[in-house]
Amino acid sequence: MATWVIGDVQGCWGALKRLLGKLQFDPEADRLWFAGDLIGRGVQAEAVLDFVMGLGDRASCVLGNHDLNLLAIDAGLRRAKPSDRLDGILASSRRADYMAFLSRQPLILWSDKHDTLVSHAGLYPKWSIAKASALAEEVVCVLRSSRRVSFLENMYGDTPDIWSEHLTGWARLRFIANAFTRMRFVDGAGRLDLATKGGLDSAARPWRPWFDWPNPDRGDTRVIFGHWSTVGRIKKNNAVGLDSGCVWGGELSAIQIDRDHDNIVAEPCKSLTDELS
Ligand SMILES: [Mn+2]
Repeated sequence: MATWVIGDVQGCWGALKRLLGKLQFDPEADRLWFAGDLIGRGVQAEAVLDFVMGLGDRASCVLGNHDLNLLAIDAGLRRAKPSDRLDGILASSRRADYMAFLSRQPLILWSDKHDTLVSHAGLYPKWSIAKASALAEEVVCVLRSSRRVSFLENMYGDTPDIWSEHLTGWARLRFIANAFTRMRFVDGAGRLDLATKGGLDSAARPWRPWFDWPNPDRGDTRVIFGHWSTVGRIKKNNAVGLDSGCVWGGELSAIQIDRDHDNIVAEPCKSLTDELS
């Protein structure tokens, strides 16, 4: 049995199929973990969701910003941008099933055995694994409750930009959701820069990628994340970035976490128009 973590698929069903072939994925024995953004911009979003949902408990997925965006659009709180290519999902007879599936997904996945945490954007450097797990659960509980739409309505915004134990209400949940799904650059105090989206050198001091700050409470835990396609696939400070820009014609990447040695496999992606042909 193998457990693979797969980077941002973003509706690229053809690339996912080819990658699974390369991994010799056995749906009877293997497990798939997805690092979030299953959909968004790619041309075959329904096929990706149908496949992942069809795997049942053999697949797990953390929520990414695109997944949360779809939930907010479904709730009538935001308009879909044409570039998000979500029309098919929104017009589908399975729309309610897709939304029910997404709103049940967690913000983090954790393997004790492999000392590995997966979240879409990474691990905020001021949080231990236990703290991150507890805070992720706060958001997940609200997403699964009757307060879901209110949360989605209050989820957008770049403030507060720094964590405090004293945060309460929507501000607290907004920070937690931003840290797990949108974080890239952080300063030494723990402030998030949610505006800069370029590569590693696109932000000057005091900003650094979140994984470049020491986190004494993290121990040896490996953190696997997606979201940062302008950085691409990266391994640094026991963090593994898997968003190698599949939807931009880059690659779709996967790492097998139940192996002692590094085992990253990548599949080249086609342009969006070629993907459909
Ligand atoms: Mn993302």
